[in-house]
Amino acid sequence: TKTGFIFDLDGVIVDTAKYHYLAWRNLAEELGFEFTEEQNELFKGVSRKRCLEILLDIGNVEASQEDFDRWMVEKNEDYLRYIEKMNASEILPDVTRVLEFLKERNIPIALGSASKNARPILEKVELLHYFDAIVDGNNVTKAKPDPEVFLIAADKLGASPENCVVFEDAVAGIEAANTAKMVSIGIGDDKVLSEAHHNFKDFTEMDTEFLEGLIK
Ligand code: B16
Ligand code: MG
Repeated sequence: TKTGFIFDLDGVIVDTAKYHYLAWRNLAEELGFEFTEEQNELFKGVSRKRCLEILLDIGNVEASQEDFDRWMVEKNEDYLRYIEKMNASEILPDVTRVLEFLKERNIPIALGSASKNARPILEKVELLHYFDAIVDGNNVTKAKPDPEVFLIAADKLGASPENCVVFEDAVAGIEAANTAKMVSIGIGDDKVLSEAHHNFKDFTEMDTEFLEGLIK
């Protein structure tokens, strides 16, 4: 049997959630209401389109299709300005150590992200070469918590879902991994990610012994 490892991007590899937040907050401000960091929690792992729907609900804003499409573009252009300057210093602690550990053992690695900007971000932080497959918002039709993104990733790695391990920071992502019958590992607050099979605050707490135990 072959084990496959699947990483979420935002909140697991890099902390882009803060840039998504700033871009959504700017749009909310332009539309005349406040968008808090707490409300931003609901946006984690959720597609751009769904995020805008939730944002407009929060602000009680009516939008024509034209408005909606324009704001989608505007938010993304703003977000792209924030991530333009990203570099390897923004990789979250010990992510590279775990990727190296897997590479040394020839374990296939995939990205499973809701973001349509995943590839340029991996390029900017110089991690693209670790990934054998990239499945992102451009490849999927159903957003997390639907397991589609992770099932496509497993398929691309040539690993069966039961032999895949998923690292996720979002409730919707843990649910997606569990539905796919994969081993789910929550990265972040264990109270929020209580459905995960294993929980870690971040990768610095994950030792070699634990990683070895995941490989079949
Ligand atoms: P984009 P992940 C998700 O990425 C983010 O968590 C979520 O906040 C964002 O709205 C979504 O990507 C779409 O991103 O606007 O760049 O296409 O956590 O699944 O890596
Ligand atoms: Mg995430």
